[in-house]
Amino acid sequence: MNLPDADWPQPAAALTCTLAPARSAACSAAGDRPGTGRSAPASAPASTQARTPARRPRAACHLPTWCAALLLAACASRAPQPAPGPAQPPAPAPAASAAAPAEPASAAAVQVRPITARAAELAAQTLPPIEVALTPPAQPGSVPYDQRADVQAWADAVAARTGLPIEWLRAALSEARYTPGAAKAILPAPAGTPKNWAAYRARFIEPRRIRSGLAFWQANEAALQRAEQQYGVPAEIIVGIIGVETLYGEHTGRFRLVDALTTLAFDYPREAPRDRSAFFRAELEQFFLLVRDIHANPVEIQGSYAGALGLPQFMPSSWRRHAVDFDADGRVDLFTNAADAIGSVAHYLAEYGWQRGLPVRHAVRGIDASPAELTRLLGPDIVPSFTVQELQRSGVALDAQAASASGLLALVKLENGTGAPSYVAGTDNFFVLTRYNQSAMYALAVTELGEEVARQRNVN
Ligand SMILES: [Ca+2]
Repeated sequence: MNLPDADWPQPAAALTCTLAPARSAACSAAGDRPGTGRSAPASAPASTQARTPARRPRAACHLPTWCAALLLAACASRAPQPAPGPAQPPAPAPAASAAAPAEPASAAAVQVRPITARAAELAAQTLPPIEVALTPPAQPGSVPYDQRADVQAWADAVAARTGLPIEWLRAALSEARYTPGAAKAILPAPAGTPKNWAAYRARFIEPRRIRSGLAFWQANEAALQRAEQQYGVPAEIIVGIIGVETLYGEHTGRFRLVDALTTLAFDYPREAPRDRSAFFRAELEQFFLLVRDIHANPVEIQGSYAGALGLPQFMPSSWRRHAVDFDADGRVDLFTNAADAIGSVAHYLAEYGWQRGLPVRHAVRGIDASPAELTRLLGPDIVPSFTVQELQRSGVALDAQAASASGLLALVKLENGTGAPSYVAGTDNFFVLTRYNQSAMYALAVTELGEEVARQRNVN
Protein backbone atom coordinates (compact mmCIF):
# COMPACT_ATOMS: atom_id res chain seq x y z
CA MET A 1 0.00 0.00 0.00
CA ASN A 2 1.21 3.44 -0.81
CA LEU A 3 1.79 5.95 1.90
CA PRO A 4 -0.36 9.05 1.95
CA ASP A 5 1.03 12.25 0.61
CA ALA A 6 1.71 13.45 4.12
CA ASP A 7 4.48 10.92 4.34
CA TRP A 8 6.45 12.43 1.54
CA PRO A 9 9.27 14.67 2.60
CA GLN A 10 9.25 18.34 1.97
CA PRO A 11 11.08 19.12 -1.25
CA ALA A 12 14.84 18.92 -1.19
CA ALA A 13 15.37 18.41 2.53
CA ALA A 14 14.96 14.71 2.88
CA LEU A 15 14.89 13.49 -0.67
CA THR A 16 18.57 13.05 -1.12
CA CYS A 17 18.77 10.69 1.79
CA THR A 18 16.83 8.20 -0.21
CA LEU A 19 19.71 8.06 -2.60
CA ALA A 20 22.55 8.20 -0.18
CA PRO A 21 24.74 5.18 0.33
CA ALA A 22 25.43 4.36 3.95
CA ARG A 23 28.71 6.15 4.14
CA SER A 24 28.00 9.05 1.84
CA ALA A 25 27.61 11.79 4.34
CA ALA A 26 27.35 14.35 1.59
CA CYS A 27 23.85 13.26 0.78
CA SER A 28 22.71 11.86 4.08
CA ALA A 29 19.89 14.12 5.04
CA ALA A 30 19.16 14.58 8.66
CA GLY A 31 15.94 13.24 9.95
CA ASP A 32 14.36 10.05 11.04
CA ARG A 33 14.57 7.05 8.85
CA PRO A 34 12.57 4.04 9.81
CA GLY A 35 14.75 1.02 9.98
CA THR A 36 17.90 2.78 10.97
CA GLY A 37 17.18 3.42 14.61
CA ARG A 38 16.18 -0.13 15.37
CA SER A 39 18.36 -1.83 17.89
CA ALA A 40 20.19 -4.78 16.45
CA PRO A 41 19.19 -8.01 18.09
CA ALA A 42 22.06 -9.10 20.23
CA SER A 43 21.15 -12.71 20.29
CA ALA A 44 20.49 -13.35 16.63
CA PRO A 45 21.93 -16.62 15.46
CA ALA A 46 25.41 -16.31 14.03
CA SER A 47 24.19 -17.66 10.75
CA THR A 48 22.05 -14.62 10.28
CA GLN A 49 24.69 -12.03 10.97
CA ALA A 50 24.87 -9.51 8.19
CA ARG A 51 28.03 -9.17 6.25
CA THR A 52 29.38 -5.69 6.03
CA PRO A 53 31.68 -5.85 3.05
CA ALA A 54 34.06 -3.06 2.31
CA ARG A 55 32.36 -0.79 -0.12
CA ARG A 56 33.82 0.74 -3.13
CA PRO A 57 33.86 4.50 -3.17
CA ARG A 58 30.82 5.70 -4.97
CA ALA A 59 30.05 8.82 -6.83
CA ALA A 60 26.34 8.33 -6.59
CA CYS A 61 25.27 11.08 -4.28
CA HIS A 62 27.86 13.46 -5.47
CA LEU A 63 26.09 13.61 -8.78
CA PRO A 64 23.67 16.48 -8.58
CA THR A 65 22.09 15.44 -11.87
CA TRP A 66 20.55 12.28 -10.64
CA CYS A 67 19.90 13.56 -7.19
CA ALA A 68 17.82 16.14 -9.01
CA ALA A 69 16.30 13.38 -11.08
CA LEU A 70 14.93 11.72 -7.99
CA LEU A 71 13.65 15.04 -6.76
CA LEU A 72 11.75 15.41 -9.98
CA ALA A 73 10.52 11.86 -9.86
CA ALA A 74 9.38 12.21 -6.30
CA CYS A 75 7.65 15.46 -6.94
CA ALA A 76 5.99 14.00 -10.00
CA SER A 77 4.72 11.16 -7.91
CA ARG A 78 3.15 13.34 -5.26
CA ALA A 79 -0.01 13.71 -7.25
CA PRO A 80 -0.90 11.39 -8.59
CA GLN A 81 1.03 8.65 -6.93
CA PRO A 82 2.94 6.34 -9.23
CA ALA A 83 1.15 3.27 -10.34
CA PRO A 84 1.17 0.86 -7.44
CA GLY A 85 3.56 -1.97 -7.83
CA PRO A 86 2.76 -5.57 -7.23
CA ALA A 87 1.56 -6.16 -3.76
CA GLN A 88 0.90 -9.47 -2.16
CA PRO A 89 2.36 -12.22 -4.33
CA PRO A 90 0.14 -15.18 -5.00
CA ALA A 91 2.01 -18.11 -3.59
CA PRO A 92 4.69 -17.36 -1.01
CA ALA A 93 3.92 -16.24 2.46
CA PRO A 94 4.63 -12.64 3.38
CA ALA A 95 6.40 -13.47 6.54
CA ALA A 96 9.07 -15.97 5.79
CA SER A 97 11.02 -15.24 8.89
CA ALA A 98 14.19 -16.92 9.89
CA ALA A 99 12.48 -17.87 13.13
CA ALA A 100 9.66 -19.69 11.46
CA PRO A 101 10.55 -21.05 8.06
CA ALA A 102 7.51 -21.73 5.98
CA GLU A 103 6.48 -25.21 5.16
CA PRO A 104 5.94 -25.90 1.51
CA ALA A 105 2.45 -25.17 0.33
CA SER A 106 0.21 -28.15 0.19
CA ALA A 107 -1.89 -28.86 -2.83
CA ALA A 108 -5.49 -28.05 -2.18
CA ALA A 109 -7.47 -29.14 -5.18
CA VAL A 110 -10.92 -28.31 -3.95
CA GLN A 111 -13.53 -25.85 -4.96
CA VAL A 112 -12.72 -22.28 -4.08
CA ARG A 113 -14.64 -21.09 -1.07
CA PRO A 114 -15.31 -17.45 -0.30
CA ILE A 115 -12.38 -17.14 2.03
CA THR A 116 -9.95 -18.42 -0.56
CA ALA A 117 -11.66 -16.36 -3.21
CA ARG A 118 -10.69 -13.27 -1.23
CA ALA A 119 -7.08 -14.43 -1.09
CA ALA A 120 -7.16 -15.14 -4.81
CA GLU A 121 -8.65 -11.74 -5.46
CA LEU A 122 -5.81 -10.07 -3.60
CA ALA A 123 -3.28 -12.12 -5.52
CA ALA A 124 -4.89 -11.26 -8.82
CA GLN A 125 -4.36 -7.57 -8.14
CA THR A 126 -0.62 -7.98 -8.30
CA LEU A 127 1.48 -6.97 -11.24
CA PRO A 128 3.49 -9.85 -12.62
CA PRO A 129 7.19 -9.84 -11.87
CA ILE A 130 9.35 -8.33 -14.56
CA GLU A 131 10.82 -11.26 -16.40
CA VAL A 132 14.37 -11.29 -17.63
CA ALA A 133 16.53 -14.03 -19.05
CA LEU A 134 18.85 -14.74 -16.18
CA THR A 135 22.49 -15.08 -17.08
CA PRO A 136 24.15 -15.70 -13.74
CA PRO A 137 27.88 -16.22 -13.72
CA ALA A 138 29.18 -19.71 -13.03
CA GLN A 139 30.33 -18.51 -9.64
CA PRO A 140 27.67 -16.44 -7.88
CA GLY A 141 29.02 -13.11 -6.77
CA SER A 142 31.94 -13.12 -9.18
CA VAL A 143 30.41 -10.34 -11.28
CA PRO A 144 29.04 -7.24 -9.51
CA TYR A 145 25.29 -7.12 -9.85
CA ASP A 146 25.21 -3.74 -11.51
CA GLN A 147 27.52 -5.04 -14.22
CA ARG A 148 25.41 -8.05 -15.14
CA ALA A 149 23.35 -7.70 -18.31
CA ASP A 150 20.35 -9.48 -16.83
CA VAL A 151 20.33 -7.24 -13.78
CA GLN A 152 20.73 -4.15 -15.93
CA ALA A 153 17.79 -5.22 -18.12
CA TRP A 154 15.67 -5.77 -15.04
CA ALA A 155 16.62 -2.40 -13.57
CA ASP A 156 15.75 -0.67 -16.85
CA ALA A 157 12.33 -2.32 -16.83
CA VAL A 158 11.72 -1.42 -13.17
CA ALA A 159 12.69 2.18 -13.85
CA ALA A 160 10.31 2.33 -16.78
CA ARG A 161 7.47 0.77 -14.81
CA THR A 162 7.85 2.62 -11.51
CA GLY A 163 9.50 5.92 -12.30
CA LEU A 164 12.41 5.18 -10.00
CA PRO A 165 15.50 6.85 -11.47
CA ILE A 166 17.62 4.31 -13.28
CA GLU A 167 20.80 5.89 -11.95
CA TRP A 168 19.57 5.36 -8.40
CA LEU A 169 18.62 1.74 -9.09
CA ARG A 170 22.02 1.06 -10.62
CA ALA A 171 23.77 2.70 -7.69
CA ALA A 172 21.77 0.65 -5.21
CA LEU A 173 22.45 -2.56 -7.12
CA SER A 174 26.14 -1.72 -7.22
CA GLU A 175 26.03 -1.98 -3.42
CA ALA A 176 24.32 -5.36 -3.40
CA ARG A 177 26.51 -8.32 -2.49
CA TYR A 178 25.91 -11.97 -3.13
CA THR A 179 24.98 -13.49 0.23
CA PRO A 180 25.58 -17.24 0.51
CA GLY A 181 23.76 -17.35 3.85
CA ALA A 182 20.51 -16.20 2.23
CA ALA A 183 20.88 -18.65 -0.65
CA LYS A 184 21.47 -21.47 1.80
CA ALA A 185 18.72 -20.53 4.26
CA ILE A 186 16.07 -20.41 1.57
CA LEU A 187 16.53 -24.10 0.78
CA PRO A 188 13.94 -26.41 2.29
CA ALA A 189 14.86 -29.02 4.85
CA PRO A 190 16.51 -32.05 3.25
CA ALA A 191 14.08 -34.57 1.83
CA GLY A 192 13.07 -37.12 4.38
CA THR A 193 13.35 -34.75 7.33
CA PRO A 194 10.20 -35.54 9.31
CA LYS A 195 8.09 -32.59 10.37
CA ASN A 196 7.49 -32.46 14.05
CA TRP A 197 4.72 -30.32 15.46
CA ALA A 198 5.65 -31.07 19.04
CA ALA A 199 9.22 -29.86 18.48
CA TYR A 200 8.05 -26.85 16.48
CA ARG A 201 5.58 -25.93 19.20
CA ALA A 202 8.22 -26.23 21.90
CA ARG A 203 10.35 -23.62 20.12
CA PHE A 204 7.65 -21.01 20.42
CA ILE A 205 5.42 -21.81 23.35
CA GLU A 206 8.14 -21.54 25.95
CA PRO A 207 8.67 -19.47 29.10
CA ARG A 208 10.87 -16.72 27.69
CA ARG A 209 8.60 -15.98 24.75
CA ILE A 210 5.56 -16.08 26.99
CA ARG A 211 7.17 -13.62 29.42
CA SER A 212 8.04 -11.28 26.57
CA GLY A 213 4.51 -11.64 25.27
CA LEU A 214 3.10 -10.63 28.64
CA ALA A 215 5.34 -7.56 28.69
CA PHE A 216 4.48 -6.68 25.09
CA TRP A 217 0.76 -6.98 25.80
CA GLN A 218 1.08 -4.88 28.92
CA ALA A 219 3.04 -2.16 27.12
CA ASN A 220 0.72 -2.08 24.13
CA GLU A 221 -2.64 -2.81 25.65
CA ALA A 222 -4.39 0.21 24.20
CA ALA A 223 -3.18 -0.42 20.65
CA LEU A 224 -4.08 -4.11 20.87
CA GLN A 225 -7.53 -3.27 22.12
CA ARG A 226 -8.05 -0.71 19.39
CA ALA A 227 -6.88 -3.12 16.72
CA GLU A 228 -9.31 -5.73 17.99
CA GLN A 229 -12.15 -3.24 17.92
CA GLN A 230 -11.28 -1.89 14.51
CA TYR A 231 -10.35 -5.07 12.65
CA GLY A 232 -11.93 -7.81 14.73
CA VAL A 233 -8.63 -9.61 15.25
CA PRO A 234 -8.16 -10.66 18.89
CA ALA A 235 -5.20 -9.23 20.76
CA GLU A 236 -3.92 -12.72 21.47
CA ILE A 237 -3.61 -13.50 17.76
CA ILE A 238 -1.58 -10.34 17.16
CA VAL A 239 0.55 -11.07 20.22
CA GLY A 240 1.06 -14.62 18.97
CA ILE A 241 2.17 -13.52 15.51
CA ILE A 242 4.65 -10.86 16.63
CA GLY A 243 6.01 -13.28 19.23
CA VAL A 244 6.59 -16.12 16.81
CA GLU A 245 7.91 -13.83 14.10
CA THR A 246 10.48 -11.81 16.02
CA LEU A 247 10.18 -12.46 19.76
CA TYR A 248 8.59 -9.03 20.05
CA GLY A 249 11.27 -7.28 18.05
CA GLU A 250 14.32 -9.05 19.42
CA HIS A 251 15.04 -11.01 16.24
CA THR A 252 14.10 -8.97 13.23
CA GLY A 253 16.90 -10.26 11.06
CA ARG A 254 20.38 -9.02 10.34
CA PHE A 255 20.66 -9.51 6.62
CA ARG A 256 21.01 -6.41 4.52
CA LEU A 257 17.80 -6.54 2.54
CA VAL A 258 19.41 -5.29 -0.64
CA ASP A 259 21.89 -8.17 -0.44
CA ALA A 260 19.43 -10.90 0.49
CA LEU A 261 16.77 -9.92 -2.03
CA THR A 262 19.23 -9.35 -4.87
CA THR A 263 20.85 -12.70 -4.15
CA LEU A 264 17.52 -14.52 -4.23
CA ALA A 265 16.31 -12.51 -7.21
CA PHE A 266 19.27 -13.18 -9.46
CA ASP A 267 21.22 -16.07 -7.91
CA TYR A 268 18.48 -18.25 -6.51
CA PRO A 269 20.15 -21.53 -5.55
CA ARG A 270 20.11 -23.92 -8.48
CA GLU A 271 19.71 -26.91 -6.23
CA ALA A 272 16.36 -25.65 -4.93
CA PRO A 273 13.40 -27.81 -5.90
CA ARG A 274 11.53 -24.79 -7.23
CA ASP A 275 12.86 -21.58 -8.73
CA ARG A 276 11.27 -18.72 -6.79
CA SER A 277 13.54 -16.03 -8.17
CA ALA A 278 10.66 -14.27 -9.95
CA PHE A 279 8.95 -13.79 -6.60
CA PHE A 280 12.10 -12.25 -5.17
CA ARG A 281 12.58 -10.00 -8.19
CA ALA A 282 9.08 -8.69 -7.53
CA GLU A 283 9.95 -8.19 -3.86
CA LEU A 284 13.20 -6.44 -4.75
CA GLU A 285 11.22 -4.03 -6.90
CA GLN A 286 8.85 -3.48 -3.99
CA PHE A 287 11.79 -3.01 -1.66
CA PHE A 288 13.17 -0.19 -3.77
CA LEU A 289 9.74 1.42 -3.87
CA LEU A 290 9.42 1.00 -0.12
CA VAL A 291 12.70 2.71 0.69
CA ARG A 292 11.55 5.54 -1.52
CA ASP A 293 8.25 5.66 0.38
CA ILE A 294 9.84 5.70 3.81
CA HIS A 295 12.85 7.82 2.84
CA ALA A 296 15.31 5.15 3.85
CA ASN A 297 18.68 4.20 2.55
CA PRO A 298 18.48 0.81 0.83
CA VAL A 299 21.83 -0.36 2.16
CA GLU A 300 20.88 0.34 5.75
CA ILE A 301 17.72 -1.75 5.89
CA GLN A 302 18.10 -5.12 7.57
CA GLY A 303 15.74 -8.04 7.81
CA SER A 304 15.47 -11.79 7.39
CA TYR A 305 17.35 -13.86 4.84
CA ALA A 306 14.13 -13.95 2.82
CA GLY A 307 13.57 -10.21 2.87
CA ALA A 308 11.04 -9.91 5.70
CA LEU A 309 11.05 -6.68 7.67
CA GLY A 310 10.46 -5.35 11.12
CA LEU A 311 8.44 -6.48 14.12
CA PRO A 312 5.83 -8.33 12.06
CA GLN A 313 8.28 -9.49 9.36
CA PHE A 314 6.32 -8.11 6.45
CA MET A 315 7.73 -8.63 3.00
CA PRO A 316 8.22 -5.31 1.17
CA SER A 317 5.10 -5.85 -0.94
CA SER A 318 3.03 -6.56 2.18
CA TRP A 319 4.39 -3.48 3.90
CA ARG A 320 3.45 -1.28 0.97
CA ARG A 321 0.05 -2.87 0.65
CA HIS A 322 -1.14 -3.65 4.15
CA ALA A 323 0.86 -1.66 6.69
CA VAL A 324 -0.98 1.14 8.48
CA ASP A 325 0.03 4.19 10.47
CA PHE A 326 -1.81 2.97 13.52
CA ASP A 327 -0.57 5.61 15.95
CA ALA A 328 -1.29 8.38 13.43
CA ASP A 329 2.11 10.01 13.75
CA GLY A 330 2.25 10.56 10.00
CA ARG A 331 4.41 7.65 8.98
CA VAL A 332 4.42 3.89 8.92
CA ASP A 333 7.23 2.35 10.92
CA LEU A 334 7.23 -1.39 11.38
CA PHE A 335 10.80 -1.42 12.66
CA THR A 336 10.40 0.32 15.98
CA ASN A 337 6.77 1.31 16.34
CA ALA A 338 4.77 -1.42 18.09
CA ALA A 339 1.45 0.31 17.46
CA ASP A 340 2.05 0.42 13.72
CA ALA A 341 3.09 -3.24 13.79
CA ILE A 342 -0.02 -4.21 15.76
CA GLY A 343 -2.39 -2.31 13.50
CA SER A 344 -0.66 -3.60 10.39
CA VAL A 345 -0.89 -7.25 11.46
CA ALA A 346 -4.58 -6.85 12.23
CA HIS A 347 -5.21 -4.98 8.99
CA TYR A 348 -3.37 -7.65 7.04
CA LEU A 349 -5.50 -10.43 8.50
CA ALA A 350 -8.68 -8.40 8.01
CA GLU A 351 -7.77 -7.86 4.38
CA TYR A 352 -7.47 -11.59 3.95
CA GLY A 353 -10.89 -12.19 5.39
CA TRP A 354 -10.51 -12.54 9.14
CA GLN A 355 -13.95 -13.07 10.68
CA ARG A 356 -14.67 -11.36 13.96
CA GLY A 357 -15.59 -13.80 16.71
CA LEU A 358 -14.80 -16.96 14.76
CA PRO A 359 -12.48 -19.37 16.59
CA VAL A 360 -9.29 -20.40 14.82
CA ARG A 361 -9.78 -24.11 15.27
CA HIS A 362 -11.67 -26.79 17.12
CA ALA A 363 -10.04 -29.66 18.90
CA VAL A 364 -10.23 -33.09 17.34
CA ARG A 365 -10.90 -35.58 20.10
CA GLY A 366 -10.38 -38.64 17.96
CA ILE A 367 -10.81 -40.05 14.47
CA ASP A 368 -12.51 -43.32 13.68
CA ALA A 369 -12.36 -43.41 9.90
CA SER A 370 -11.08 -45.84 7.30
CA PRO A 371 -7.74 -44.99 5.69
CA ALA A 372 -9.53 -44.11 2.47
CA GLU A 373 -11.98 -41.84 4.27
CA LEU A 374 -9.16 -40.18 6.18
CA THR A 375 -7.31 -39.55 2.94
CA ARG A 376 -10.42 -37.94 1.51
CA LEU A 377 -10.84 -35.71 4.55
CA LEU A 378 -7.20 -34.62 4.41
CA GLY A 379 -7.35 -33.94 0.67
CA PRO A 380 -8.27 -30.27 0.92
CA ASP A 381 -5.51 -29.76 3.49
CA ILE A 382 -5.95 -26.36 5.17
CA VAL A 383 -8.87 -25.23 3.03
CA PRO A 384 -12.12 -25.35 5.05
CA SER A 385 -14.28 -27.76 3.06
CA PHE A 386 -16.49 -29.79 5.42
CA THR A 387 -19.40 -29.02 7.68
CA VAL A 388 -19.28 -30.14 11.30
CA GLN A 389 -21.88 -32.77 10.49
CA GLU A 390 -19.87 -34.10 7.54
CA LEU A 391 -16.80 -34.49 9.71
CA GLN A 392 -18.77 -36.15 12.48
CA ARG A 393 -20.44 -38.55 10.05
CA SER A 394 -16.97 -39.47 8.80
CA GLY A 395 -15.83 -40.38 12.29
CA VAL A 396 -14.13 -37.18 13.41
CA ALA A 397 -14.95 -36.40 17.04
CA LEU A 398 -14.88 -32.66 17.67
CA ASP A 399 -15.01 -30.59 20.83
CA ALA A 400 -18.39 -29.53 22.14
CA GLN A 401 -17.92 -25.96 20.97
CA ALA A 402 -17.73 -27.15 17.36
CA ALA A 403 -21.32 -28.36 17.47
CA SER A 404 -22.52 -24.79 17.13
CA ALA A 405 -20.02 -23.87 14.40
CA SER A 406 -21.76 -22.78 11.24
CA GLY A 407 -18.84 -22.42 8.85
CA LEU A 408 -16.80 -25.02 7.08
CA LEU A 409 -13.83 -26.74 8.65
CA ALA A 410 -10.60 -28.28 7.42
CA LEU A 411 -9.18 -31.43 8.94
CA VAL A 412 -5.58 -30.39 9.49
CA LYS A 413 -2.93 -33.00 10.15
CA LEU A 414 0.29 -32.10 11.97
CA GLU A 415 3.09 -34.63 11.80
CA ASN A 416 4.97 -35.45 14.97
CA GLY A 417 8.09 -37.02 13.55
CA THR A 418 7.76 -40.75 13.90
CA GLY A 419 5.05 -40.39 16.56
CA ALA A 420 1.32 -40.27 16.09
CA PRO A 421 0.18 -37.15 14.25
CA SER A 422 -1.96 -34.42 15.79
CA TYR A 423 -5.16 -33.15 14.23
CA VAL A 424 -7.17 -29.97 14.55
CA ALA A 425 -10.25 -28.74 12.72
CA GLY A 426 -9.28 -25.41 11.19
CA THR A 427 -11.85 -22.70 10.49
CA ASP A 428 -11.76 -19.95 7.91
CA ASN A 429 -9.67 -17.94 10.37
CA PHE A 430 -7.12 -20.74 10.54
CA PHE A 431 -6.86 -20.48 6.77
CA VAL A 432 -6.44 -16.70 7.04
CA LEU A 433 -3.52 -17.20 9.42
CA THR A 434 -1.81 -19.30 6.76
CA ARG A 435 -1.94 -16.29 4.45
CA TYR A 436 0.61 -14.79 6.80
CA ASN A 437 2.84 -17.81 6.67
CA GLN A 438 1.80 -20.74 4.58
CA SER A 439 2.17 -23.34 7.25
CA ALA A 440 -0.37 -25.13 9.41
CA MET A 441 2.24 -25.44 12.15
CA TYR A 442 2.80 -21.71 12.03
CA ALA A 443 -0.91 -20.96 12.26
CA LEU A 444 -1.32 -23.23 15.25
CA ALA A 445 1.84 -21.96 16.98
CA VAL A 446 0.78 -18.32 16.82
CA THR A 447 -2.66 -19.30 18.07
CA GLU A 448 -1.35 -21.33 20.99
CA LEU A 449 1.32 -18.80 21.95
CA GLY A 450 -1.28 -16.05 22.06
CA GLU A 451 -3.66 -18.23 24.05
CA GLU A 452 -0.97 -19.08 26.57
CA VAL A 453 0.04 -15.44 27.01
CA ALA A 454 -3.62 -14.53 27.45
CA ARG A 455 -4.12 -17.33 29.97
CA GLN A 456 -1.15 -16.26 32.08
CA ARG A 457 -2.21 -12.67 31.80
CA ASN A 458 -5.57 -13.56 33.28
CA VAL A 459 -4.00 -15.68 36.00
CA ASN A 460 -1.54 -13.05 37.16
CA1 LIG B 1 3.05 5.53 12.81
